[in-house]
Amino acid sequence: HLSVPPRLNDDEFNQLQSYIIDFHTYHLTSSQCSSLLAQHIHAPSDVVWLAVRRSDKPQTYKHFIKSWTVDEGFTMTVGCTRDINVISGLPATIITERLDLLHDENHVMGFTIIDGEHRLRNYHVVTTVHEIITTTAATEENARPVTVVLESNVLDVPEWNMEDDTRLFADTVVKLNLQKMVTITEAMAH
Ligand code: A9S
Repeated sequence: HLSVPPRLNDDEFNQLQSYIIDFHTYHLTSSQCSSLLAQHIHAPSDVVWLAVRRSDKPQTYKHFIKSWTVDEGFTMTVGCTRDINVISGLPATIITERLDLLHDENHVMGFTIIDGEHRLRNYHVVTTVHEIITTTAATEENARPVTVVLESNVLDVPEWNMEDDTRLFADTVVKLNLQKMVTITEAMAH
């Protein structure tokens, strides 16, 4: 029941399918929802990966963050946590995130929001970075490498809310963050 995420064509989907099965497929309970978003970036995948894993400076790559703190002697290893203060105007004040997954060779990272004052209960996200060959024009000569970031998440649907509202809110934040990632990494690459 895999469906092609928005913005990927069939050829790109075929190149990425095994990663989608391995890292972005969830078995949902009736009180959870999930989504998968894809973002093209015209920068080398190594540059994009370094930006994705820069957990020490999340406000550089993400919107809505006022400040953040990590424990003394912080190292980016599975199980580490960071606290993030959210800018005002959002239905959240502080969140605590825990790193769940980090594979530097495969460009896979995942974290879960484990605590805080916010509405995205049990938000779990996996981000993977891939270099693929894309054929934007009809001819093979136009085939060129492009980086694709896949970001999937799963979270609880609150009883007082609608699944669509929860999804729309989370997807909007993720899309804005992915666009910021494009701006920053494409500037770094040129
Ligand atoms: O940080 C991410 O990668 C993605 C999301 C959807 C984060 C959402 C958020 O951190 C805010 C941006 C603060 C919005 C949470 C958990 C709740 C919000 O209200």
